[in-house]
Amino acid sequence: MGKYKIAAIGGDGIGPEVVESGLKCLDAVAKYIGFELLVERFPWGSDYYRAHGQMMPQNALDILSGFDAIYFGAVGDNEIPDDVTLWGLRLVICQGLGLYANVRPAVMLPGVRSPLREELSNKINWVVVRENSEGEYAGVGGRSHRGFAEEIAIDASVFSRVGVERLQRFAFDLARTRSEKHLTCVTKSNAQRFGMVLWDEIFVQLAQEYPDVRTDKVLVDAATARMVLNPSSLDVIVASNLHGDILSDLAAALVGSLGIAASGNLDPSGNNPSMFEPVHGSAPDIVGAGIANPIAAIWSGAMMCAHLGEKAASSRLMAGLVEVAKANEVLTRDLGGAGSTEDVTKATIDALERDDLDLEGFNRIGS
Ligand code: GGG
Repeated sequence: MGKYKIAAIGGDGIGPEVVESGLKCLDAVAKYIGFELLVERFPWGSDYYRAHGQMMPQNALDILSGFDAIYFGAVGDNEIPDDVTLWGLRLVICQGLGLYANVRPAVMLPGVRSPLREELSNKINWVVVRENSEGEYAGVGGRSHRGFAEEIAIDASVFSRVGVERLQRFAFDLARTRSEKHLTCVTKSNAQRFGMVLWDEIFVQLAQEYPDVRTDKVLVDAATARMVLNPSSLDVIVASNLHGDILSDLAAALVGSLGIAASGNLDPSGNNPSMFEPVHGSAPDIVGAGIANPIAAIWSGAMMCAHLGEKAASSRLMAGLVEVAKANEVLTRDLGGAGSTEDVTKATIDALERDDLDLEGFNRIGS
């Protein structure tokens, strides 16, 4: 029987609520399939910061290195500045553990309504591959003359050949596994003449190694319009840290809600534990109300199972989510329903424990 050590970090706001929901579903599917998840919870985040002056302990990365995967909730607090919380937790983990590939699928679930017309939304089946270790989030820059009229602030984007190439290669490898085998490189290389041009050049070079993958390039502004107006013209999208973040939020909105957008922060070398988390943030406005949508966290748990090699568990979790979405009886407020976090959790567990569950339920819509 497989045994996996999971570090669970609920983090801030609704993070702990959706992580607990996801852990219940993961526990149920592990029992059903027959493997064990040894979960250790870490109380890191903004409350930890209030008590200790840092978002997580100094040796947090050493601690996390001993796990097979990290299951994360959200970061962000009403009192502590966002740059302090984000850099103190999520970004330190991603950069410190080399989780350079942020994979964010966007697929329409049956029963969920998109703001787009159905004939367009039905075509959405994308994966955004976001660079997760450098670029606009490199953390290079500074401020001087604080408070004076001549104050300046600089954020420098850093693009390295190593960083761009490894991420794009990951995206090509992913695109190759999908039925469309289509990879779109998104940049802003008309305005940003150095780093983004390097992105474009590396993309053209790598494309020669992947003759089976259809490629194209588009500027980020045009990409947003294309996602809305011509969704079927996209499959896998590879983009820088900032662009990937923005595009995947748009993708999430187009498939119905940020509450269903899942992600994996991967170290493709396997040397470090990868981290799985909903794309959404801490949503302080609904903390404790019991109405946070746990689908993104459960979906991220399914991605974690696949990453750990438990493919049957991953398919079962996803098939369970498809059933819950299709039934449209307990969906949460962000999806137009009146269900609670607990309702969705329970319905997902009931579905995934069914012996007659349609296991191809998700594969038919999302590959
Ligand atoms: N679960 C994702 C999360 O908590 N995100 C918070 C956030 O503000 N992220 C910004 C970013 O990663 O770019």
